[in-house]
Amino acid sequence: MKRMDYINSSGKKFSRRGAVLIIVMVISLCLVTIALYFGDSMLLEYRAADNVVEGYEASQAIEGARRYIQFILKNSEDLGYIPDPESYKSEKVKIGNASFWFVGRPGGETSEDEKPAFGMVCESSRLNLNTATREMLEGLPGMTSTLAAAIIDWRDTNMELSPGGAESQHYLLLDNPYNCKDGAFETVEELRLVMDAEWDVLYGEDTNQNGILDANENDGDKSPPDDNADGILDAGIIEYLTAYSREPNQRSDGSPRINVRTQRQELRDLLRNTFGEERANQIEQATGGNTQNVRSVLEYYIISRMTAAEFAQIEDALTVSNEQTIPGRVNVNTAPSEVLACLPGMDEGTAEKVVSARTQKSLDDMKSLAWVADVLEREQCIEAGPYLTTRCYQFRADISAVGLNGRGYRRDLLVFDTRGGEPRVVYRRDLARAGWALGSKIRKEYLQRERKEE
Ligand SMILES: [Ca+2]
Ligand SMILES: [Ca+2]
Ligand SMILES: [Ca+2]
Ligand SMILES: [Ca+2]
Repeated sequence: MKRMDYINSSGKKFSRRGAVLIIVMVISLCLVTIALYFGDSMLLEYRAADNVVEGYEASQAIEGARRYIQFILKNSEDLGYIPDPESYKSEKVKIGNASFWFVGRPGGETSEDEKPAFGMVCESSRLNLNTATREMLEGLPGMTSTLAAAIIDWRDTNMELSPGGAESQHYLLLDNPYNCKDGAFETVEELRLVMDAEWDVLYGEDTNQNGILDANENDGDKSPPDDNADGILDAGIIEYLTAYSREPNQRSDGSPRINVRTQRQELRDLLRNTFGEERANQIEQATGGNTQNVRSVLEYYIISRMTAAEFAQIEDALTVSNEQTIPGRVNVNTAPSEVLACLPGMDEGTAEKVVSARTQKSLDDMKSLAWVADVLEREQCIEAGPYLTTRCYQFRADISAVGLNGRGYRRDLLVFDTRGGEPRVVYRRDLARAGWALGSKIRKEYLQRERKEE
């Protein structure tokens, strides 16, 4: 058969075999490209699938951590007090391939650079949005007086405007109008709806909400947030607020307390049965029988001139209120000085004094409020008394978790209420988007390990 020749545009001949070769080469090149492309995308898929798996591992670790906390709280020997941080694990707790941490707050002692404190946190170490007065709210760092007024208007059931505050008239004029709530705060995030609650007032420099100064929170405007690079964490008001703190107004065994203002006979019997006739008489003489106006059990302790050890024996049996629950008292054992400084009778100086005094005390020493009377002046104590407690029934667990090799980061903030025995989750929020909360040291460890493995 005659060999067929082709003539191209320049008139040169080339063979059909040559053309086939070029076509085959082009097709091969295409196939190789496609193979490479799919290979690469499969690798990405594989990695992504890995990340998904690690994310699941981390999520499951958070569920495990939730049950772990419920177990700790349920079996705590001291219901109504913060569990001893030594009695449970809170840092890099392994579950299968995953690990979890409870991101806590240092509570007085300064924490290492860029390493968060770990453990559960008392909700009563914060000011309660539903009970704090305007003056108390105004004491918080970064709080504006208009926001404090607007918070009062948001929660009070009337529609009368506080000076500088905001009721429905204000909110109904917004682009997306809504009514003022005129009811209690159910979450702290609800503040986003309140007039003047700007993002930087709420969250301050602590954008990842871990209570420590991360590198990006101390480099000015080089990376978000736009901080002041002064080496100090200027936290937002969210750090100091809660909507959950409340205590049952019964003795630890569930039996009713004695109201020192009104139940004189019951009080006398309690004193006699606990301390004997003679000592009971001395205590009664010290108060002059004038207990009907005391504003707190701490004030009763001060005027009764009992010893701290005596007071500790009967404190749980005493109250000044007939309510079933007492909301919003601040835990003097765990609250940061910024919160304590907001309370009546206290200021920055006295708050610092309390915080430094408690670092010397054991958890057992601090179960009774008596220790506060050794630190504060008599009048300061009497002023602050109605707002102080040593108890805690609601706990926050800020659970961060990672899967294998530190991948698949997840983070959930949970609040547990232990009243009634069975710890219940009363609040849950995904905080993963706030960013890595475990500090640069732990992150570096994971990155190094990952590089080694590659
Ligand atoms: Ca109102
Ligand atoms: Ca931070
Ligand atoms: Ca920054
Ligand atoms: Ca700062």
